[in-house]
Amino acid sequence: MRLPQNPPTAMLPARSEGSSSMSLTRFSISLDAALVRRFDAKIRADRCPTRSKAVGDLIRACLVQQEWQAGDEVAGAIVMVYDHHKRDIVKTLTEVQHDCHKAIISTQHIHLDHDNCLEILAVRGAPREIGRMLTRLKAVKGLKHVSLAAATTGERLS
Ligand code: NI
Repeated sequence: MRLPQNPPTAMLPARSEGSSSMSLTRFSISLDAALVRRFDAKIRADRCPTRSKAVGDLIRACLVQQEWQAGDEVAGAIVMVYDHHKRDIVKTLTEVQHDCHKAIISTQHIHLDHDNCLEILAVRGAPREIGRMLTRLKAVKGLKHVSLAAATTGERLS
């Protein structure tokens, strides 16, 4: 009796998933067993439904990082916290934002309490332009916090 042949391990035929046009490729990788055990434990702790999703998330994070390094158009958010009573801080922050208005697509200002403001700048553009704005904002005296969520336009990711 002839046994059925194994399917090729490198790649299975592409197939459609629901209404999405995404095609799937299956591949196998060899890793250190202890490394995989730790990774699986992390996946469980994060309540990630499958190892495939966890690996896909890692690959996308790596590709987003590459978009920033390569100078592609990117998107993200700059988050700031400051005391609006501090001398000239509102004026200075406004000046920087006007200078960089092309990279800012939206702003949100939340009065956290009597003194503190949370400001979120949604940004989109060249990484270098966004980086320059971040450098200028970080240099503003009196800011309690500045951070960048370096995200993506999503156009080159699936
Ligand atoms: Ni405020």
